[in-house]
Amino acid sequence: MPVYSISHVENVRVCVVMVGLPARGKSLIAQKIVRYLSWLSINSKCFNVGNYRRQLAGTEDINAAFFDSNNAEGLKYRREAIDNAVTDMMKWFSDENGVVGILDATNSTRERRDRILKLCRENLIEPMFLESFCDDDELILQNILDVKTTSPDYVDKDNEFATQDFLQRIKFYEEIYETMDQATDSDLTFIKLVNVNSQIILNRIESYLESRIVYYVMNLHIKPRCIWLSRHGESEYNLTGQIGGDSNLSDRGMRYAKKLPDLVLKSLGEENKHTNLTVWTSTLKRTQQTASFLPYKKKLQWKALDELDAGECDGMTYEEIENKFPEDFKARDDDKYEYRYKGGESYRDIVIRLEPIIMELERQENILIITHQAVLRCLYAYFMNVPQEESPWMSIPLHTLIKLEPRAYSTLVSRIKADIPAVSTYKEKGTSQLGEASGPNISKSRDLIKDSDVV
Ligand SMILES: *[C@@H]1O[C@H](CO)[C@@H](O)[C@H](O)[C@H]1NC(C)=O
Ligand SMILES: *[C@@H]1O[C@H](CO)[C@@H](O)[C@H](O)[C@H]1NC(C)=O
Ligand SMILES: *[C@@H]1O[C@H](CO)[C@@H](O)[C@H](O)[C@H]1NC(C)=O
Ligand SMILES: *[C@H]1O[C@H](CO)[C@@H](O)[C@H](O)[C@H]1NC(C)=O
Repeated sequence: MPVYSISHVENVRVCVVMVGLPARGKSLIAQKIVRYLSWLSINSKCFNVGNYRRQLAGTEDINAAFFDSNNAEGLKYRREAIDNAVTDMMKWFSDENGVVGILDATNSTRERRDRILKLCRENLIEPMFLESFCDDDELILQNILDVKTTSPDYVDKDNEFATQDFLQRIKFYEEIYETMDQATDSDLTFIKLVNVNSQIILNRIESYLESRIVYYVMNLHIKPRCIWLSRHGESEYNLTGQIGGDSNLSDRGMRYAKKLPDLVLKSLGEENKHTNLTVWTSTLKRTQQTASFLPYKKKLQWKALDELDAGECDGMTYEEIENKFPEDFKARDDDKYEYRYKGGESYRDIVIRLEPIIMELERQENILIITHQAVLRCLYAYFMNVPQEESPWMSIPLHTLIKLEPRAYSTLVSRIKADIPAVSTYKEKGTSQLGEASGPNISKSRDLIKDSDVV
């Protein structure tokens, strides 16, 4: 099986050690890094010390006093939690070929950081500290609101209690907290984010893998925003079952294009109806025609959003492919993610060319992307953390607007269907016929998705 991974080029393993007080967005950053690297097929995993602590000590009697550095009982549990997390991480590096492990803990004192440093060096793993430093009260408060409403520690607890308790917990950490600084920590590899990314301090970033993580983190922002995704309207090729090409929209596809502005308004809701979106399309006619009735001024074409290149099969129907290249047809069904059309592309190739798009998407605010089935599957897989074996088989129907709302610990999805019929372009495994079987296994795509009303 072909393997692409920058870690194989370098043979480097990295342990990212999160540093920072509670409510500084550490877990969020840690999870995003794991999602991004996994999407690029780099084996990565987050070890959250809070979860280990909850396993040991439960959540019943957890309140701020537990985090007082004079509380011997609390200290014992917290030490044990860290030890378990670190042990599991080291085991994962060696037994499961881990490449980037993230230790999501507070790591507030230098002495504690030294221990992990030593352990990493003994195991030939590069330690990289990632500190989220924040002294902007408004940002912290926003984060506390997020944490409090999502943290397992405060399930079933009163809101006011949770806020006060959490503030007290932060105080206990503040008493012992030592920030990373360029003088004392000059020989360590670290990134220090000050107030999200109003200032970023980098020290001794050495490997390519580390610099990739740095570049990604530098592009993150936390302003609320949404991303809308749509396939192009039904095309003339879809009517004939041909793949690829650069055909016009069909009549029904045109109807979808005309209805799209209304769908977007409905999705924005009354209070946001004046929001201006930026529209991204591919360079192919069918996506541009689909975008042509949208009232927004900013429209951008990306070659990277073009449909998967079917190479020699471009312009053929699945049936023709099955007859002409039966072995290829089967090989693609067996491993759709890796299969590369003769003279064309695989899903993995698309992910690689989409990387700059993901980076730019992280930087941007409200965006509407009109693109193609395979490309949409890959973008969707990034936001929803869909594994590679599943993503090429996800059903993303025509004439449907998808809205993604990234939140602290998950992404909310809603779909709005335009009530305009279209041929199904979904091909199940092992057949050249198009269309989704009805029945229990209708699609393997995880239905985190709530269909909203048909407009
Ligand atoms: C729909 O048609 C376009 C060409 O207009 C093609 O690229 C795309 O693959 C078609 N969808 C499917 C899966 O048949
Ligand atoms: C697509 O539409 C354009 C403009 O309506 C027309 O000039 C062109 O011939 C059409 N192309 C095909 C392949 O039908
Ligand atoms: C959106 O763009 C239009 C036209 O450029 C402008 O008049 C309007 O004020 C913008 N809306 C917002 C909310 O910025
Ligand atoms: C940070 O990680 C090290 C790993 O050895 C651990 O000893 C330390 O206690 C951690 N800090 C906290 C407070 O979680």
